[in-house]
Amino acid sequence: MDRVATCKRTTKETDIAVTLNLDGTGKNEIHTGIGFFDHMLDGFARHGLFDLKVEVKGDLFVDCHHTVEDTGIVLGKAILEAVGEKKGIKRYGHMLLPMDETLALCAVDLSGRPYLQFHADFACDRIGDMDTEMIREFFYALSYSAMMNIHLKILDGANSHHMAEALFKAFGRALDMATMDEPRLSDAWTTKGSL
Ligand SMILES: [Mn+2]
Repeated sequence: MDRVATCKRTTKETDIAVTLNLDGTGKNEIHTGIGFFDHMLDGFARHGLFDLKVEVKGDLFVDCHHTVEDTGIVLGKAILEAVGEKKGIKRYGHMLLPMDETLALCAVDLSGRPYLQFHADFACDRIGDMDTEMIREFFYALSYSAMMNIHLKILDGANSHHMAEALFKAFGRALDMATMDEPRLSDAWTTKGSL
């Protein structure tokens, strides 16, 4: 079965279309209007081996807030839809990702229960046209709309670009692991019967 989802969302603040294929190769077309955010989503897609299309028209004349947060909402929805009933998949995923001086940890659970734990102290308030405080907001929005548990932590780091990029790549790797087939299972991996 195809694990592909297309999700759209239009408000007065943003107009967003996301197509996600969990069984891709990392190829992506991403246009959010924020260069650094595009770079982050590219890292997520490439390292998760997800095919990803993201088209966003956001109110960047205000600031980057709505654009980044709402993209998290729509990408999360696409993840939730693409994983479907979560039968025969690993469910949990994790990654310890080094990037020069930075070491980022990500652990995820496709639990059906939204939760975000996020620890990263960025040295800069902005990277390019993206406010660093929006990185947490992105993952918070995504954790809710994907109904998944996400732990992200910078264990070591100094450069804000490295820290942000390591978080997005680690998330891609961890989500790839969580969505991988587990051929020994035909149902969802839980004692509850469903996730
Ligand atoms: Mn980079």
